Amino acid sequence: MKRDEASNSIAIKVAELRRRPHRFQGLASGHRACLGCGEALAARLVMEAAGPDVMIANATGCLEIFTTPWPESAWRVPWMHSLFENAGAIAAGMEAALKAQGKTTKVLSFAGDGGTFDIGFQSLSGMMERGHNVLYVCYDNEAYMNTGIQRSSSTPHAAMTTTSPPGAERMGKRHLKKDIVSIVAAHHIPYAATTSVAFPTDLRKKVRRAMEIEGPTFLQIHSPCPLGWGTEGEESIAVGRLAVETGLFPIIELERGQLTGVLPIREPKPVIDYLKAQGRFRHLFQDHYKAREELEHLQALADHNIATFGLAGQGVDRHDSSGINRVQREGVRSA
Ligand SMILES: Cc1ncc(C[n+]2csc(CCOP(=O)(O)OP(=O)(O)O)c2C)c(N)n1
Ligand code: SF4
Repeated sequence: MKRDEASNSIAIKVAELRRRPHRFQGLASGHRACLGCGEALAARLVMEAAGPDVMIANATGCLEIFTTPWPESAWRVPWMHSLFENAGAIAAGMEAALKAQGKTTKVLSFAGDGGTFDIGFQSLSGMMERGHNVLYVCYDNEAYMNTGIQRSSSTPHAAMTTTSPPGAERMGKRHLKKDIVSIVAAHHIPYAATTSVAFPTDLRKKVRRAMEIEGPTFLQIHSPCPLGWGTEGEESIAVGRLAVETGLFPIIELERGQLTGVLPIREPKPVIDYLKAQGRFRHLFQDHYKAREELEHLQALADHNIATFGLAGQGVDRHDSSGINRVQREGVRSA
């Protein structure tokens, strides 16, 4: 392409971008999240995709704390703080009240992994079983971050937290990460999916999909936390991508309990690429037989995910874990 033609085509693209309406920003900037917080970016993307006609029930946790330091709020939609344990129940009540008033505003429920996998699970389960029209979003940063990095049932096996320190007895967390999306899908809800803040196109697409469905829907968003994972703020997206590309965090969709979609991995990466990037796994890189055993164990878990969900991609797919990398504004993929 000649130089004049190239600059002409750029000018046309810029003019087109300017004509497009600004995306709705339901979560304003200026809140108090840490630098590079995956949860903050994930919530912003969810709000952009969900649009303005929503109400939120937000469980206690980092997202609630950093967005609403009294008397300020970063939310531009009706938003309610629930207890740690009852975001599902509060959302169910909001949905029932709106329905009684003949309103179609969609209710979203937000919680961290502690608020979802552990303490809020009962109210989430009840909300889904009763069939409320609620999109429940779990921002999964794999520990109770807001209160100082305690392990949750989402914390990966062998990760170090303040309540699963590595030592003579064990190499970090002894137990496995709970498979929450399968447990949720076992409620036979219309739609349950995993996604990652490192794959914004996939994330937005799944929010839009869930918004269109009448009934309970669930999204688990893998959300790196620099403070708890021992990474730099600017590494959040790269680390989040590695979780997916190694197979440790599979991106899947389940409809009425059946697996209906996966994000294929073009070239699975070794789990050590992901683990060595984070302080919470640094004890696995000492010269000790237990550390070597745990590395093998974690690789086996990733291989198991790849085999179970059929994640291994074939050839060069535009929509696999590498192709989806090339994202343009408005989620349009480049060729
Ligand atoms: C019943 C109850 N127990 C404990 C707490 C203290 N608490 C507040 S937030 C929090 C951790 C939240 O963890 P998570 O849900 O994973 O969200 P994150 O902060 O990691 O985003 C805890 C333990 C509480 N508010 N209520
Ligand atoms: S502690 Fe982690 S989840 Fe909480 S605001 Fe900081 S980066 Fe985000």
